[in-house]
Amino acid sequence: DPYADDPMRHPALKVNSQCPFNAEPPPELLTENYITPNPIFFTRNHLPVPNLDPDTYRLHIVGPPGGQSLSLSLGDLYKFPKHEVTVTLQCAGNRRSEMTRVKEVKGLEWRTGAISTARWAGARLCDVLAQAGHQLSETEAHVCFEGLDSDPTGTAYGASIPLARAMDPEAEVLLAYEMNGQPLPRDHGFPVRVVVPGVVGARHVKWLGRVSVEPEESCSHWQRRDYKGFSPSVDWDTVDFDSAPSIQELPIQSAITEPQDGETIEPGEITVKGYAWSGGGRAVIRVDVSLDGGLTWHAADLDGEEQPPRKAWAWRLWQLQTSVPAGQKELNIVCKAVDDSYNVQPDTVAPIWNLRGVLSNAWHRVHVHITP
Ligand code: MTE
Ligand code: MO
Repeated sequence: DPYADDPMRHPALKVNSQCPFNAEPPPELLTENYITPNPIFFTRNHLPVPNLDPDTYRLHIVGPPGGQSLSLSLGDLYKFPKHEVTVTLQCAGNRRSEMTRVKEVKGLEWRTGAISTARWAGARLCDVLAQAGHQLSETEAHVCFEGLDSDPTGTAYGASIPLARAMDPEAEVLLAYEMNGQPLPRDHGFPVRVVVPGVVGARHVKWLGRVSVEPEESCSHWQRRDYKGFSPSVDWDTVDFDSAPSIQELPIQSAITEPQDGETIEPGEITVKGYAWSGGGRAVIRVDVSLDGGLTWHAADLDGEEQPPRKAWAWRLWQLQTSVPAGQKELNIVCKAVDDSYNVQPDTVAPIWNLRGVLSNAWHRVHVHITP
């Protein structure tokens, strides 16, 4: 059993698949803290978790022609300036279960919890690439990452990002060795993973083994044949993965974590809580909440840190305290967020349905009953 050596996990996690391990924190725990505690940070593994020895671990950085390839130990990586950044990581499949309700899709049934936030620390990728002699000369180039996890045929997890993002110090792409002040937990990439602020989780390659600069995107299945969006009319007979760009930055997203769908609540005061986040460093500027299915709206209070313009890498938690109109038997609670480019979420799921169930960011809806 290749999964026999997987690490222990926190019992509060809601497991979507045991082997490989995929799990999300329950909504009420997810927004209890701005920084998600490591043990309940959502986990998305495609393969068994490798058990890597930090003493013999080496990160291979392929140099440019005429440059120098590097084989970095953890100690070598610690010698680069240590950079810290708070980043929200979201899987492209977050909220997929809502797409499944429209029509069947292929993928794990994530609810609203395939998203979490941590304070990451490590070396900046741009510093390491520069040491190997890489420059931002080729504009069409890509930085390819390979994990040390692999399937029975020996194929490793892989992904890539554009070289321009990798080389931009302001993009703060990290080769992270710390998560919330601790060494990375095994499930989250021990000893080193990539963190790409503002970009879909799939590019944050864990258990990083190899970095290279290539004229094309990573040839990995997960770069070329997955994590792409399509029209609702495209099915598995007609899909042409080469016709769509790989997902990098994610669209504006928000969800309600309290109360939960189907709950029965007391009349009187109600507190609605949730999260909101947008890709590409775009800041959340507003979250609108409705108790009547979208007829009337309240502006929620945004908690969490204000972030620099164009570098809003982390989510905002939000809440709305209001009173339930007297005589109500039920509420249709809805939330929708707006980012600083005034991007908004679509109101329903059907028009954004796609066969892989990615990019599910319609208004989040929760139906609750009120005790008479
Ligand atoms: N890296 C490797 N090596 N193997 C993987 O399976 N999964 C990716 C990414 N990096 C993956 C990986 C996906 S799809 C996501 S959403 C994130 O890791 C999840 O990171 P987490 O498990 O730390 O939350
Ligand atoms: Mo993912």
